[in-house]
Amino acid sequence: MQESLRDPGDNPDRDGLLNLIEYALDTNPTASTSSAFQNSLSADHKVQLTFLRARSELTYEVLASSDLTNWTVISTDPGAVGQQVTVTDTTALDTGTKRFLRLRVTSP
Ligand SMILES: [Ca+2]
Ligand SMILES: [Ca+2]
Repeated sequence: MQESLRDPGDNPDRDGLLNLIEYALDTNPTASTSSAFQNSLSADHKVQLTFLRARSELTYEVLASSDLTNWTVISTDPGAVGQQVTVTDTTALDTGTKRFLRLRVTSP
């Protein structure tokens, strides 16, 4: 990898995942990654996000929003390190309600 593209905030493979996220999910930072997250819907109509919690030293937070502006942390460090973890939204999808989940990873 080029020296200039090694920072955690870089994205040399242009797949939408920054190097920090690629590291956090154990995906390849130099190859486009399409399957880093899986989205699904629970039986009671709540959005679910599944990902690999690959690193013990990072903090994983899942945030939820209805408007992409106001975000609420709904889960911090879910599951166990080295496992595929699934986080379920706190609010069900009702008619006219949109819900968005995203992952935030921070290093100490
Ligand atoms: Ca990337
Ligand atoms: Ca990648």
